[in-house]
Amino acid sequence: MTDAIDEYFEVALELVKTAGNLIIEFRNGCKEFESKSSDIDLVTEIDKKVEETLIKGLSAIYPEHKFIGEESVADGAKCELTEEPTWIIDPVDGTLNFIHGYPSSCISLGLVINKESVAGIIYNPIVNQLFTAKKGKGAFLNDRQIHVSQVKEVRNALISFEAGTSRDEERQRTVLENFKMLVTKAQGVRAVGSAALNMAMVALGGSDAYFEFGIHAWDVAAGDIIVREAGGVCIDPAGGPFDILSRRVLCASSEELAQELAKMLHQYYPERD
Ligand code: LIP
Repeated sequence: MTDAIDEYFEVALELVKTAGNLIIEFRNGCKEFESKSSDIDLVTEIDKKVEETLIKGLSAIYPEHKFIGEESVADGAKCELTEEPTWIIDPVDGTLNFIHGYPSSCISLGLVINKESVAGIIYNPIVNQLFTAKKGKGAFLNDRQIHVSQVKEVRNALISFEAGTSRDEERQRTVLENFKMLVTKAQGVRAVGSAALNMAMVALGGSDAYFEFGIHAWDVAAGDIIVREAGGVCIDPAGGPFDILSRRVLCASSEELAQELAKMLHQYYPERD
């Protein structure tokens, strides 16, 4: 299986790099967009074209593989995860950034087999940052191996989180309560506007933890394996095991930090993917 994963990964990587050119063309912003589940959940033609490029390219070579793509699901496709090799795609993670020309958006592509992330690619073509990982082979930024930080306590941690793309009142209240709590308890807080890039920052050791309620499988499939291969952990924000379809994520540089943070967080349970 390892050899097969290597082969799938190389094919996917070439497609991701090609699709990245579509994003580069709009590095200064993409002013045409539509809204989806809320007035801040947005999609552009580029999101759709990137997803189409990846699905067409991969399914031409691997017709038996399955796909869960953000824009296909928005258009009515089923979000169904089986034991089969499944490519989980966020064509532009950080669409709001992409629209504004804020250079923190990326393609996030995860390969899940037997319901476990075994390979991940997070590519921000605008600043040429390519985060990759394959099961058992470490995590990389471009050609350099990366590792999570040594931070083990919330009081010493730089923690990222997001306000998200839903206007649900209970969820927004939870975001504000957690922000208020972390401003007093953590060393600092950050939000880069892309779930995948927040996870990549934990893998890089640039931040120490990231959590969010309301993300989808496509936001976290690649980040999960990249964080774990960099030596970090990915759990449910209440402290239990990570569930890719639960729409809840907490990743951190260590189990100690993850569990301390989980105990402090106000929880929110969105409807599952
Ligand atoms: C969004 C993320 C954002 C996060 C949202 C959503 P999209 O993805 O990038 O950081 O807060 O939950 O997942 O819509 O830009 O692909």
